Amino acid sequence: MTTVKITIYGQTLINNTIVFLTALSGFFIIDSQHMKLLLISLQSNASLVGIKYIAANVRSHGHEVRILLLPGYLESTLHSEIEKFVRNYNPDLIGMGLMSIEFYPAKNLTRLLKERFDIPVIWGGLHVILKPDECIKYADYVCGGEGENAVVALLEYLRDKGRNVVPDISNIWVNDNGSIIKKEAAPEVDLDRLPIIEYLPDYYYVFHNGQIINFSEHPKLFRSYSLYGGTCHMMITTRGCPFYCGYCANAYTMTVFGKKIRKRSVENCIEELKLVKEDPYVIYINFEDDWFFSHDREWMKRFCGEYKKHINLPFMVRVFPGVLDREKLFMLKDAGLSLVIMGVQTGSDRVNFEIYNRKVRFSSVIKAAELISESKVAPYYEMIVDNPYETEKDQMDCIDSMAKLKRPYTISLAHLTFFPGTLLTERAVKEKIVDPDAYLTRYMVKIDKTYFNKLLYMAPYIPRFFINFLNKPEASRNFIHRLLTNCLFFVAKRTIEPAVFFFVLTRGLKYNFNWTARTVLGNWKSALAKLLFNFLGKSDMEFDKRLELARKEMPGLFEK
Ligand code: B12
Repeated sequence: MTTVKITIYGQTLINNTIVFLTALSGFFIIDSQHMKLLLISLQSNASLVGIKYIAANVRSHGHEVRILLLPGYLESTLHSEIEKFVRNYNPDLIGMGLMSIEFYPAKNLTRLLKERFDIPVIWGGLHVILKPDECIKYADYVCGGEGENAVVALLEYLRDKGRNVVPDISNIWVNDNGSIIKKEAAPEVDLDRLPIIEYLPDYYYVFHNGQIINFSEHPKLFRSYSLYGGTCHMMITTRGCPFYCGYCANAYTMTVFGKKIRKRSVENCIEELKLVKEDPYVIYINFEDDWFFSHDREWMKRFCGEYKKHINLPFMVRVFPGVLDREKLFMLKDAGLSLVIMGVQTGSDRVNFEIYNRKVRFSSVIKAAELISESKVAPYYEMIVDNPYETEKDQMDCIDSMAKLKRPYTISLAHLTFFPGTLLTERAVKEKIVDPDAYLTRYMVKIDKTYFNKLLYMAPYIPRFFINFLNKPEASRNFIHRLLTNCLFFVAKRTIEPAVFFFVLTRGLKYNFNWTARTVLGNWKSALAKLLFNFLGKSDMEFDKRLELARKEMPGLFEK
């Protein structure tokens, strides 16, 4: 609650809200109906979606919000500037949003805040949805589903009934002095009824170089913390995914949210985009939907018309091979679609069906790649590697399949990360193939530098006869195979790949010089900034190194 204390010594802190006065022993309490929420993200970059939604909704209910980004904060003490910020703002509730890799930083920060402040803390986000039983041990409340309505309800509960009454709100679990009260999931929010989110809200702060800085007052700093150099707005037009892929958290979240895909109306999406477009720096829209193509043709047609008329910026979407629709793809291309990310994951049908529980045959990938190639949209295909369940034959099949895809295309390899709660992790942990905490130190970009990974990486770039010649089981490889693979990998990575990427990107952007220059420059600037930060000190230390250090400094934090 907004509480302005006027002490008998006359020290005054004035807050610009409409207030009412109550006299209390020795000082006045000026109170209003609105509550104050502080939302904290420990993510390493400033590109947030879920937290922005919660903030926007809380504000639309008349409450006050600040978002604070503490990139990877995992220190043994609370920095005095963070403490000062919290003390000055004096929130009624602190919320933290976490993905699995932020679990220990969130546990640590909650402990540090609890040592200094008597403010209730709520955790939410994907990791909490996956592991509410574990998370509720460390926070006062956790949100086991979508947070928009639950947080407003909790703030108003705290305002009306105080902290001593256990809130009775769907989605909100309570830790009542060690006894845990679980709650059923709330009905899903109606996406069109949510307020739209801003690209750079003026209540967004960052802890940077020992200071708390308001991002909107320092937009350059915001861009240096954002993905793609801050040239790109991240947006979601649907929520949900109907598939049960073994490595994906969606297979679990579906049991909470259901299989249905919820969609926003064209009008609602365009409203967000119009607002975002007011920032002249935004030149790209990144649709993060798992299932953008679940919109029907009618929706796509209207969306593309409105998009071209009002927005007219290049954009990217994710596609699923089996459901890529030609008509929709060409409509989108005409409206500005410049890049598609397609999750291929593996070129082996056995691995897809038997290990990943992903019902996609490679023949649909081939068809989808042909369509994408025909549309001249930049193709970016995502693969999963380092799978302990894959045999040599599976890996060779995968490389063989990928070499057959229509070129030019680009590829990215991600380490098979055993994130908590997925079907595959449960299996691998049970079979003792993986340590349950392995995902904390190795995820996504940290892939093994194996012979097959190198070969797969260059499958789009080197002549096919080389791939066929080099794609051999270990037992039949010799010195020439290894040498050639290493040399070609070096050349492909340093020269062919950047050239192909530049070409497909420029073509996808319809050879628009301005867009191409800004997209490339934006990415280049953010890559350079990261390199410099890493070089200059621990402000952007790799997360796993920071975690390793924290394990030595605070062993207690890692006890379960
Ligand atoms: C967009 C996105 C990103 C964006 C933005 C993330 C963000 N914080 O908003 C970026 C690109 C930054 C990103 C990065 C990563 N991501 Co990501 N990402 C997604 C994606 C595609 C959509 C998320 C989204 O916007 N959903 C819509 C919003 C509205 O939902 P939400 O974020 O879950 O938020 C709701 C609730 O969770 C809750 N909630 C959220 N925060 C809070 C806070 C409080 C206090 C409360 C009460 C509630 C609450 O309320 C929100 C509103 O309803 C999901 C896949 C998916 N379909 O969920 C993967 C996903 C979340 N990402 C994932 C991963 C692995 C990563 C990376 C580790 C990948 C990497 N390359 O390293 C990094 C981690 C970055 C970091 N921690 O530093 C995994 C997470 C797995 C896990 N167990 O943690 C997912 C599930 C993908 C997958 N299928 O496996 N990601």
